[in-house]
Amino acid sequence: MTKLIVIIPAYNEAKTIGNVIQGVKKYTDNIIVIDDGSKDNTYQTALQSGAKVYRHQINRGLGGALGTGIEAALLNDGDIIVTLDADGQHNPNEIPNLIKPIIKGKADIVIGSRFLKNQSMPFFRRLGNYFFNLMTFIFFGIYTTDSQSGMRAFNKKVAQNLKIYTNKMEVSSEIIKQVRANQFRLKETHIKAIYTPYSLAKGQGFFVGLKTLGKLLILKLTQ
Ligand SMILES: Nc1nc2c(ncn2[C@@H]2O[C@H](COP(=O)(O)OP(=O)(O)OP(=O)(O)O)[C@@H](O)[C@H]2O)c(=O)[nH]1
Ligand SMILES: [Mg+2]
Repeated sequence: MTKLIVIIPAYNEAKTIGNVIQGVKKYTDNIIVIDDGSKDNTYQTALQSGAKVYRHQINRGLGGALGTGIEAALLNDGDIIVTLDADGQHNPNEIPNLIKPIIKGKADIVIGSRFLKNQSMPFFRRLGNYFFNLMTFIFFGIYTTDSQSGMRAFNKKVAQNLKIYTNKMEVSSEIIKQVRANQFRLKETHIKAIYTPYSLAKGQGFFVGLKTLGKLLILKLTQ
């Protein structure tokens, strides 16, 4: 039996994490939440909702949380690993479609892309995402329509070989960098982006973008 594990990095997402876990339960009971040093009730809520929860004592950022999550998924013997956000921006009902290319043996890693079909997205987010697609391509040589997507699926081989060195938002491009280095087979499937007032207020802005760009430049120059 193929074991599907869903990992959910979460930082101060007590309001939404319960719902996200409920949604994922339709597809697997193997749900791992990485509480990234939250100051709210993320940890308790995730536990009560039935997830296995790993907790960082300090806030490390998305890259740190994903690194812990992948390690945990391997320890828990996952065959297919899905990552999705805790803020409710991803629809768990898209998991089956996302993992299909992996189950069929056609891809090692699948990115859930918000840009394969037209859908509404605030203009500056669209622009920011396009910019990072371009930068990821220029730095690391792979063009994807959604380099910054938090919804992905990959197989055990990818989980075993991914080496995440970055701690923050630059991790999404770092993963794509490693797709090339390891020659993983990459595919994209369409996903919807759910923008609620909550996720928009919590989401990333211009300065995080600038910092992320700086980190990517360092990653490019140092490896
Ligand atoms: N902001 C932030 N998110 C974290 C951190 N650690 C883990 N996360 C989780 O990472 C996921 C993505 O975070 P978001 O801040 O929504 O970033 P994003 O979805 O890439 O950006 P937006 O499109 O602006 O929402 C969420 O599930 C967060 O809870 C952290 O240190 N900061
Ligand atoms: Mg978000």
